[in-house]
Amino acid sequence: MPNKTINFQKIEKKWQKTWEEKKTFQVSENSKKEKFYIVPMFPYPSAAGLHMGHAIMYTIPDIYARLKIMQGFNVLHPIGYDALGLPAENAAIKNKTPPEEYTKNSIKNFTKQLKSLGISYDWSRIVDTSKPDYYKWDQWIFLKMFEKNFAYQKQASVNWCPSCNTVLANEQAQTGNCERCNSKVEIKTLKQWFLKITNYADELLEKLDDLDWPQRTKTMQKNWIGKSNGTEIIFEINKEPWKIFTTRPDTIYGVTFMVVSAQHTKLMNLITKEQKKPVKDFLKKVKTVSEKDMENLEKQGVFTGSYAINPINNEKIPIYAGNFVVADYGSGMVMAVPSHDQRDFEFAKKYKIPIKKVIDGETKSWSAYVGPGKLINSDKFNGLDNNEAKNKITEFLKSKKLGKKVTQFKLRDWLISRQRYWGTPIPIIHCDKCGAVPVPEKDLPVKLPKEVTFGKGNPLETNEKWINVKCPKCKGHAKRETDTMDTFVNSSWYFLRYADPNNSKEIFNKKKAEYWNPIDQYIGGAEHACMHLIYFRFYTKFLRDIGMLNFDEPAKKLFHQGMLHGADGNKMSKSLGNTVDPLDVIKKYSSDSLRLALISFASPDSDTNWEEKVLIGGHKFLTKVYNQFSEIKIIKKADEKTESKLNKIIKEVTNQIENFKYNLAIIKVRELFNSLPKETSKEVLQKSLQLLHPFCPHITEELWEKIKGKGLISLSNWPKPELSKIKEKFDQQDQAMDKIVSDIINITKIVEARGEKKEKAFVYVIPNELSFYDEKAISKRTHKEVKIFAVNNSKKHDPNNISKKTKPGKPGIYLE
Ligand code: ANZ
Ligand code: ZN
Repeated sequence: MPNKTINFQKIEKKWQKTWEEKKTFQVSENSKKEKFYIVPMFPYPSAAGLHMGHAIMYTIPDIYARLKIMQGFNVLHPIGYDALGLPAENAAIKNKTPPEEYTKNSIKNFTKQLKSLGISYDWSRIVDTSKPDYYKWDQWIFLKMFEKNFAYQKQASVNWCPSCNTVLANEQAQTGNCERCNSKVEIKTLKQWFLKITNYADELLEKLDDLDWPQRTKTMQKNWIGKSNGTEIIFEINKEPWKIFTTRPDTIYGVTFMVVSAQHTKLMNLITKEQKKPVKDFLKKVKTVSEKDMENLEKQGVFTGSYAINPINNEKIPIYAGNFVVADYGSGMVMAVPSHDQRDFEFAKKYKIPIKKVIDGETKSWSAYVGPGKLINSDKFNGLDNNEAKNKITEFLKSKKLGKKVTQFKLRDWLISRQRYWGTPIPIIHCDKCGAVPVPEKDLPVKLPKEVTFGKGNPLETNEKWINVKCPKCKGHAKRETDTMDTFVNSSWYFLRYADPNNSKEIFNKKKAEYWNPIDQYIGGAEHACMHLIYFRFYTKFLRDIGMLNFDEPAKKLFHQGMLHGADGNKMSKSLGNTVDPLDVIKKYSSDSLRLALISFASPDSDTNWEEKVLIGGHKFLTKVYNQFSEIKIIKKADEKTESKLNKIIKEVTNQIENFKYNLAIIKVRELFNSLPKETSKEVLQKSLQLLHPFCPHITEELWEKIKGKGLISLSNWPKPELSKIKEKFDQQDQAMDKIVSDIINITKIVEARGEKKEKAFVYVIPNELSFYDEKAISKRTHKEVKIFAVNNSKKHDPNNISKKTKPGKPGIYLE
């Protein structure tokens, strides 16, 4: 067989150029076709460029998009850059180039690399969040939020990294050390900007039910929002009312102490003179930890000197400051019931506080009883079932105006302030007279100044000229806000901007945004479950409520791609030496081979390891397909068997791509090409190429041209299965063939293990199965001379009388 070396790189360049010049994937909203909007989460452009994670992340949506285009949808498949953020700033400081320059170069490089993957983007819609004409609209949304009291400032204790000089999100400080630089995280109180995402807590929770998203992600969001129904009870402390949130009002007679959060803003009001010193000492040594870790933490506390009055029986209850109470959940203080709550139990044991049982139930001596039971030691509520008692006690307290039913959410308002440079400036001017004054809309964008000094805290504070401005209201002397926004702000609405990326008059044209949105298929990593994927839902709802959008949710369907690890099963990393560079693979093999490998390892939603032999196998397959097409003879009509197989596979593959079962689809497509006869119809060849096209767009475009297909295969019509052409009998034949081949190979192995050499195989089949078997094909696959006989053939060669044992579906085999 001639095996010409094929210049894949040349072919791929040719088609990438053609698609670009013909603007093949540019779309507009003026189309008669039904729209389909597919969005991959946009990348952070770093100087390191495209890595294998990106290659898989962007190939998966491309395959989907290409199917949808061919199915006749008006497909918008855009890309952009999430280009603001700390890494660019840190890299810029290190390399002494401004973040802007660093980002520009990274984007240029990244774009070139993405193009080499042959992805079907509408390149005319690039969104770059670091451009003032993008972040202007971040600021515009902020002003709308400010106007509606959705953006506000408050003192908050924050996780502070002294080395990065910035506030960290809880997620970035989970271990108590900074996620980036590993320095010990400190707690600091600062005036910070927040967005009122909690206004949507209920809707964010309820609408989850309508979303076709992975269940795991929905559950994570549900827990993140953390709706909890309970009772608010008023305790009197130093003659003042304190609201306490509890989900267990039934245990109120068992309260033996209270615990206020060590980070509570009003903690100092509770400390008596005598306790000042021990409390101070305690606060110095308590570790700063995120809420998630609180549960596993050793419970620690100190007596404040103050007491609370239990409203149900007027008992005097000591108040402790403790490290296991969250400052901004409920009221930041808990009524502790050591007999029925494990945390409280451990605390009481440690500090020798009395434990009073109020629910009847057996427990091991070393833990709290958390199960159901009847109330005891609870005065007039004794004997009640504890669940019933929850209501009864709440009602009783309500009648005395000392309590009521409430709902609490774990979800907090979104802290967006960052004391860094490379983010969207918050469009606020602080005036001594007028307070926080919004920058007038006509003055947007507030651009990042170029003249700043890096390395000494917030760079924006180093440009006096930029900071000192006139107050928009009183024209007096005022100062700009120097905080910038969390970059998750930028990614909360970029998918809307794709619909109208160059609009300089408004954030987007409402009609255009509503034409493309909501997203039909969103694709990205599961690690975004609780931040980005909640924030973009919040932004959508806010924009809806100010009349900009007519839908509730940004994305109907969500798919999380799996992670690709190195061949050794570890995360690909330079230090482990297990990285594979997609650009090297493209240079050495081809982009199509890389794409084929990426989807062949495993199902796109599962984690998998790189396998060189899969890449090589795929590359061989593509080489074979190319050569196959130069040899195949085109005839008018294909044989029935080929037609049957083709149509069956069209049906299967369509379904498998639609359900992200690419790994299964490609097995079928390869099977199809392997079974193509030497002579077949143009239609069969075209349809086969079409099935391969979403996976390997370049080579299929080239072969499509070779067999004189009309136009571009990229824009051709996806084949529909002709069900009448699917014949089960051919399937049976296929299976019979596969079986006989593997049987002959297995028997050969056994025989050869005994040191015998066999060149010929004789196969005996029952007469009506004779047509299932193809002597030549079996011969080729087993590398033997093969003869097939019907058992009733009197001329058969059968020295061992093996044909006697032949049964339907079970041919006899004799080797010689
Ligand atoms: C008394 C009690 C007795 C409680 C008992 C539990 C068991 P969820 O479901 O998470 O909402 N709590 C209230 N505010 C808190 C805060 N700021 N930080 C830490 N814990 C806080 O949990 C509500 C329960 O968590 C509340 O009910 C309260 O303890 C505690 F046998 O009150 B409970
Ligand atoms: Zn003023």
